[in-house]
Amino acid sequence: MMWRLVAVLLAFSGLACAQNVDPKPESGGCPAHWFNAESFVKGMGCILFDHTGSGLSWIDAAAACQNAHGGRLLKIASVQEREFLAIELAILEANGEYNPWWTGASDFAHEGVWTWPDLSVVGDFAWDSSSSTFPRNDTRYNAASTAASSSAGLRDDLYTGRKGYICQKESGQTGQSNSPGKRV
Ligand SMILES: [Ca+2]
Repeated sequence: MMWRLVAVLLAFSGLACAQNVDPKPESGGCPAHWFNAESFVKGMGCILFDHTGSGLSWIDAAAACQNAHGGRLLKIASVQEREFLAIELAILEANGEYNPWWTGASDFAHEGVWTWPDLSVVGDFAWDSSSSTFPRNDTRYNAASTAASSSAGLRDDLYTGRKGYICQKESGQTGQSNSPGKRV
């Protein structure tokens, strides 16, 4: 019930689905264009969904999060965060954003050992278990995307694939987004 209420609030607020919005002043500790997830799930901070053009490879997306946006690719730290993200992705899909999104999970350092950008280990709860077994732990698949169709569960994928991406930073952290892109 609580999450349904959150979804309704997000849908009507326009914060999660407005595209090419005008710059807004910082609110709730998040820069303009960033969504204040912290107000819904403590510790989740500020989130930016960016899907510019045909998308970016995982490596380019990681660089864009750091260099253009002053954050890093998303970490899904808990079941609660995954549930919240699933609602967000469903809203985006309802507004035409069907593509999967890069997260920060990768196993570049050690095949089969999945970690987030802060080097913490990816929890089992984060993986998509609905249609197949993920991660597939294949040397070809070294980065993980998420999507509404997997209820925000992770799927390991070709890192060269071009996708939208989700950046994250702590709320209250300063720093501007320098690339306008397409924010949702
Ligand atoms: Ca792999």
